[in-house]
Amino acid sequence: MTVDLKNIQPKTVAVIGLGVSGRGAVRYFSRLGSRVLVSDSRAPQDVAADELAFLTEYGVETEFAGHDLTFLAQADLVIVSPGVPFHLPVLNELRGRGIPVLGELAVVTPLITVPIVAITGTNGKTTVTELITALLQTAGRKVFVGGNIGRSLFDYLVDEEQADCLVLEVSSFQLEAAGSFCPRVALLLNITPDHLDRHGDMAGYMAAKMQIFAHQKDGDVAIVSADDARCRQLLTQIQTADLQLFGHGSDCMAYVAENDVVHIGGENQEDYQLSGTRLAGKTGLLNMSAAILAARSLGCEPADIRRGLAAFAPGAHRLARVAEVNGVVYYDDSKATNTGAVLAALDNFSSGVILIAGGRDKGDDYTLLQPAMSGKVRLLILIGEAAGQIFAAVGGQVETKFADSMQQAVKFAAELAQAGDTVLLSPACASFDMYDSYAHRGRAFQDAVKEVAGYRTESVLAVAAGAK
Ligand code: UMA
Repeated sequence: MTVDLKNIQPKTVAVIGLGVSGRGAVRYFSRLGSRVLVSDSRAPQDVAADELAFLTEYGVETEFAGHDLTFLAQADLVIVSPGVPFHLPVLNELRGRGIPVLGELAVVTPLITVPIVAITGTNGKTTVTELITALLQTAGRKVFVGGNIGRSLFDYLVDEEQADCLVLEVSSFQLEAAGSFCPRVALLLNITPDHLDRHGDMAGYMAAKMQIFAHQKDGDVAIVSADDARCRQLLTQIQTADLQLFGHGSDCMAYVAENDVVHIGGENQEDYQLSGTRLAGKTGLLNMSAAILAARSLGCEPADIRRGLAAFAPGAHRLARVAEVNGVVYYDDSKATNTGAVLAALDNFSSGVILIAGGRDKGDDYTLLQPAMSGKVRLLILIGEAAGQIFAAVGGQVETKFADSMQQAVKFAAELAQAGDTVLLSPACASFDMYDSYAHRGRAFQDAVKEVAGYRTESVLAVAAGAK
């Protein structure tokens, strides 16, 4: 059974997973007049009252505590949420019966007529998504921002928003289920190990990421990091789109030159300066380079881009400077949930780092941290479920302490830090063993820092901008 995605009108649709994406799908297909089934692995008692009210409002038929083949096989289309493994045996059974199993990118994007910019990569996706959005808005464009960043794409259709452009952060989970998704501008920022528990190995993870380019056509643009070895290795797979590289190197269309980014794609060479922006160091320059290429390929003028860069404030918990206490600077990088993100954070410091890491393991290889820690990290403080694994991988290399809580970790750091040191929360792990989210973990860190500062406002120079 195939679906005409331009004229999609399933009689019965099954939505697997009642989260942000699933609720968007329920709203969309209910409006189309489809019969909607929802299947969620949670036990009925774990479904909140407002979710039950939502299901009643839309007249949805439900099953909880698992995904039953007979229930799902009533559908002529199955919509799968990003967090649901794409190759669950029941989904393979449904495919075997000819029932299409698709994610929201596959279903919604064929109906979109305005340009789509899609951003993927292991780290920096959210910042670059927000940065591109800011640049386009400064140039007067009306932008819908969605995807992995928190809004379902179905919302765009249901709420009848009329944007000039869609800017979508897309995860490997979403790309796996993206069908013939074809963004006008696609960005791949970097690839380091992440989500290996879901994709099995690096080859599986990289294959999912490359789906962002798989259906691009002549005239579409592929923006890729020239600095990242894995991205470079994949360049030959980009066949049709106009390939534009960013980073350090003579083959880059946007290249980093000390504290500037130089764009050589237009009629004249254009310079964009890091100073005067709130983007930090090497990471900021690379994010700027990628975003400038995207904005220029959508026709934004250099003057608008400069204004957009100057006004941009990066989100909370991404290498956010929290405070300086007795000459020690504290950074909240709670968003760093894999080793690649920690490596990028460490790249901004030369020595005297006290690193707080740990949390829930996602199958990462922590030995990758060793070279970057050497000579730079003088104390490692480990928290959470993965503390033992991280210690086994890198503990022998550096003095290590174990802490039972964030409060204790920050207290150890404050006791052992010397003026000039940096205390960096950059966990390399998910937060869910101790917190609801990385933001919750970041707030716990910030609270603990305020506590060690004794609430002496004169010693707290700057609380992270935008931190909630
Ligand atoms: N569920 C099942 N069966 C399963 C697994 C989960 O029924 O086998 C159910 C859960 O019980 C829950 C629902 O599915 O009720 C949750 O679905 P979901 O995990 O897909 O969550 P959503 O709320 O729909 O959010 C998803 C993305 N989540 C994931 O990729 C895990 C959100 O990205 C995204 O913002 C949202 O769609 C809108 O597009 C979050 C994320 O953590 C931020 N992404 C990962 C990351 O950034 O590392 C990829």
